[in-house]
Amino acid sequence: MTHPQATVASPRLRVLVARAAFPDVLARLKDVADVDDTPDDRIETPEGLRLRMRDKHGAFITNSERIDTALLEACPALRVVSTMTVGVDHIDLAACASRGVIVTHTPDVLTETTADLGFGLLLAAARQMADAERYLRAGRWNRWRYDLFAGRDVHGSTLGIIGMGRIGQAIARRAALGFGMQVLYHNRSRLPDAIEQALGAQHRSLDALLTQSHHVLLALPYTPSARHLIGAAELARMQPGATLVNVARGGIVDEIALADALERGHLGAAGLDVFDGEPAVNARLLTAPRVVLTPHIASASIPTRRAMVQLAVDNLCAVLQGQPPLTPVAF
Ligand code: 8YV
Repeated sequence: MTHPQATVASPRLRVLVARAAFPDVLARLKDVADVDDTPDDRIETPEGLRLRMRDKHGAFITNSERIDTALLEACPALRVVSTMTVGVDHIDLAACASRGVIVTHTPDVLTETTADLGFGLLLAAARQMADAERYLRAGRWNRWRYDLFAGRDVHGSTLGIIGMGRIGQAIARRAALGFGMQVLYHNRSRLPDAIEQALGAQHRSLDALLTQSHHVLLALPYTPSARHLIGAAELARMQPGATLVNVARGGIVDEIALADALERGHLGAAGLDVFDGEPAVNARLLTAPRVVLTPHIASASIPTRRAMVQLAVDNLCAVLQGQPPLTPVAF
């Protein structure tokens, strides 16, 4: 009698896809792992996330999923966290590093799309487009007036960019080359001379940037030291009538101080794509004058969002197949 050869199937890898994303782009994950996906796009509570992640080897997340020590301790098999974001403030990088969990993100593919929206918010805010549109829709436009929604010029003015990484530089190019603006910037490290010269960008201290710019735009990573970097004192240093644009993270700005500065009339306008505690938006900002608000859509074009998902999937597959990640987060 012959005995069938006993075979031991190698255990399948398991991946959590924590939010809904383009199903055709996510499909590749099924080649390398069993996928626990979230087609209804529900957002888990921390406890729900822990339950779904505890037996997983990899996770596809967005910035609605917080990766902290408590979660990591519950996930002993976890090898890789792949976030479909460039910002990584929702991830405890040190805790991941100490457990050997690789973190990947999606830089570069969203740079130009995010810069487009940042520049669009600058134009919309400085020229009061949102207030003007609401006024027209409300049927209040009954005659021309010399100062009706007369805002600030963008072309030829001075733009101060705080955070001169990829997105800051892409906005600087639009400002300098497209709108003839003078570009000032503040960054942890100065750019190489060649890049400064190509952009005509000049480095400034935070204080000098605030006092010398007609418009200030935030494009810096959200680290603990960046919390409320722009508070009442910094807003007071900005020029009367200046514009503030934020495409970074809401917590960088003290939103109450910002609402005060807009209501007092010191600040000319604000354009905000990000909010502290979003998707909740501080009620003061909802009623403040001359402010344009968008729901964190800076990277939201279809080609860019597809590219972000693709890169996040490629990173997951690479690590799970024992290859180096394409875009790891540098610790
Ligand atoms: C994301 C972003 O769309 O990449 C980032 O850091 O803020 C946006 O591009 C958003 O975080 C959703 O995950």
